[in-house]
Order: sequence, then C-alpha cells, then structure tokens
Amino acid sequence: MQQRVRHPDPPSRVPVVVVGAGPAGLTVGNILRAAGVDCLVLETETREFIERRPRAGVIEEWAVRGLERRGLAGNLLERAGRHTACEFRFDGERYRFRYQELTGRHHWVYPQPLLVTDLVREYADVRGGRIRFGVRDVRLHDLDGDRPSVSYRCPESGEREVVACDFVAGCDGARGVTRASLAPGRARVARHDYGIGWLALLAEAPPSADCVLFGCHPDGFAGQMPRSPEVTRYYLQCPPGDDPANWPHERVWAELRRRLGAAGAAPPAEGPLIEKRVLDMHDYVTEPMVSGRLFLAGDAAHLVAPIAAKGLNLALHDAFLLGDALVAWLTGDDDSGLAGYSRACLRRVWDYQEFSQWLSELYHGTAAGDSFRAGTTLARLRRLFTSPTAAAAFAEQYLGTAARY
Ligand code: FAS
Repeated sequence: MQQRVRHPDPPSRVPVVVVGAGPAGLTVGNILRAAGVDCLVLETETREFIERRPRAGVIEEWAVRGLERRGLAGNLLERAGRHTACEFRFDGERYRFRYQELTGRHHWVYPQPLLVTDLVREYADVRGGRIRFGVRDVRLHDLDGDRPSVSYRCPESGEREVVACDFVAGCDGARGVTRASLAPGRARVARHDYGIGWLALLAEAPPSADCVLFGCHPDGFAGQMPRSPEVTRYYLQCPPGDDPANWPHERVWAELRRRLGAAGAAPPAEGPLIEKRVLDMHDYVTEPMVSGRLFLAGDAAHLVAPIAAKGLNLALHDAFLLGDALVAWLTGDDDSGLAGYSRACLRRVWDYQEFSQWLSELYHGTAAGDSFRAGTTLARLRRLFTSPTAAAAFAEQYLGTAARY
C-alpha cells in the first residue's frame, strides 16, 4: 500500500491553485507535479465521495494516449473495456455501426469514478500533491493583478484561509464558483437548451448488448451505455424538469423494453436502479476561457449535454493544454501556451458542440411530434448505413479523430 504523503499546514503561497478535483483539476495537478511545480487542489467534497460519483465512462483514443504520455493511464489500459461499434434501433430494426471495422479506431470504456480514483492516488499519494477536501466557500481575489489569491473556509477549524498564487485553474465543474468569478462583460456565455430532459439511470444489471444502443423511437429516445459487466447506464427521454418519482421501476423497464425493442434484439436485463436523476439537456460555452490569472477548464468553462459522450473528453483536452502551458511558463518562461490556451480549447469545444446538436436531432427528431422532422431524421439515420461518405464523417466525429480542429 503506497504511503500517503501527509502535508503539514496548508501553504500560504503556491504557484498554482486548482479549484475542483474532477478529471480536469486532477489532470492539471498531476501534470504540474510531474514537472516539480507546487500546487494546491481545493475540493468541496470528500475523497470517498468523488471516488464514487458516477458520471461518464466513454473515453476517446487521443485522450487515453494523452493520459498515457503523462503516466496517468496504467490502470485504464489494463482494465478498460473497448467499444468497436454502436447500434441504432429505429423502425423496429437494428442497425449496427461498426466503426472499428470502418476506421481501425475504437472507444475505451472506463467508468469516471475509477479514473478519478487513479488520478487522486497518483496526485496525492504518489506525486506528493497538496489537496484539501471538504473546503467551503471558495472565493477568488485580485485575478487581474499579478498576485491573485484564493480563500476558503477550512473544513477542520472553520477559519478562512488565504493562499496567494500566480495562477488559478478553475476546474470546479458546472456548478462551481470560478466561472461566476469572471468580471462582468469579460466573457460571453453562449447557451443552448434542447427543451428536453433525460432520465439518467444506473442499473445493477448486465448490459443487454456488447455496445452502446441508441433507440430512436417516436415515444422518445432511449440509450444503453455499458459501464461494466454488472452495471449499466441507461437514459430515457422525458420532459425537462420531470420528477424522477414519476418513473417507478416498472415504468422505467417497460419504456426501455419498448423504445429499445427491435427484431431479434434481447430485451434489457432488469435490475435495481441505483441512480435515477433528470438532466435538463442544455449546453453552454464560456468565451474566452481566460480572465486575468484565472484559466477555466472542463465543465467550469463549457458544458455539453451527455448526448455524444464528449464532456469528460473535453475536460481532459483542456487539462492537457492548461497543464502543459502552465509548466512551460513556470519552468521555462514560455507563455505561448497560456496566450493561446482559450483559442486552442474552443476549436475542439465548438466542434463537439456542433456534433452534439447534429446527434441530438438523430436521437430526438422522430419523437418531436412533427412528421416532417421525423421524416428527415429517419433519412439522416438511414444515410449512415447507405452512404460510405456519411458513415466516415459520423465515425470521425463520434470518435473525435479529426486531424485538425
Ligand atoms: P467535474 O464536475 O467532474 O469536477 C468538478 C469538481 O469540482 C467536483 O469534484 C466538484 O465537487 C468540485 N467543486 C465544485 N464546486 C466547488 C467549489 N466551489 N470549491 C471546490 N470544489 C468544487 N460526459 C461524457 O463524456 N460521457 C457521459 O456519459 C457523461 N455522463 C454524465 C452523466 C452525468 C449524470 C453527469 C452529471 C455528467 C456526465 N458527463 C458525461 C459529463 C461529465 O463527465 C463531465 O464532463 C466531467 O465530469 C467534467 O469534468 P470536470 O470539468 O473535471 O468537472
């Protein structure tokens, strides 16, 4: 068992304060530690909680290779599943899209809690990174000066502590405080609401297929995302703001059977529902992602509804760029990465947002109560299986393999 590095009292000054210990914050922290740069990660939840919080699970090849190059993919490469195809179900039929056959590329499937557990262990227990769990009321100060600072209420004493720094990495997710700390008028937050909800479910049951399933049904979308041999993620389209209590066990499984039903398809294997929450499907993008000494990364800067499984991948993309840029400046006086950070992130962010929009119409167009939209949606679906050009374009976006963004 790796000896946990205990840090004495919190520092009064570090080069970088990272707010949030999700995939983005922990990856930035690990990159800094690998370069011998001191930093402090502040997290509002406990270590146990973040190591168990179910979220994403699909990781793109370039992101896995990025983690691997930074010594952060040991367990992932050993234990992750691989997805080589996905399956659309519409008009009562099954349409398997074999993207590995088409492109030679695949998805990795590694539940986000496992990735976060690996990243925390590597950061805190192996690379000697400083991290404080359970902090409260984080506030950012003097972001426009050259001596910014971050203050927070200490979980043990309840006292307010202040840490001076050179940079703040805002990695505190969709509901954090860093984006809200942007000076008014400094950044534009562009937002899109899909006007639909997704009932996000986790079932203690084996997946009914060896790949992701997309049910494009007139009564609403249904999705199955295998997470492990014992646990399966499901999504059911529902009204935005719907109450999970409206979805008792029987209704959930009846809807999943109907919307994922197709000739020759096994019905979903039922099991206890260990997570049931309604996600109001919306996206936002903050532009620029930098204000003074504050650099936003991941969901703190942009949210993409889990339609195309892009959120985690974008968080890692930002974290690689930000971590490398901070190291280049703090250990080598090269500020080109910091200067170009926002632009470099936003190219891929907007591309993934556009693809999510396009994919949303595929999932939800037949259930919009508009026969013309239903017709164009079915045409778009069929084209994936009749046009090699459309199939190649879809695979490139679904896998995130474009050479340039
Ligand atoms: P995170 O939200 O993961 O991490 C932010 C951290 O900051 C958290 O630990 C939080 O506790 C902490 N924090 C918040 N406020 C703070 C404060 N004031 N002070 C200190 N710390 C603070 N993406 C996919 O690609 N595929 C999927 O299938 C998928 N499914 C999802 C399902 C659900 C239910 C949800 C909610 C999201 C899903 N996502 C999915 C998106 C998700 O994976 C995010 O994109 C990813 O977690 C983003 O990582 P971070 O930017 O690090 O933010």
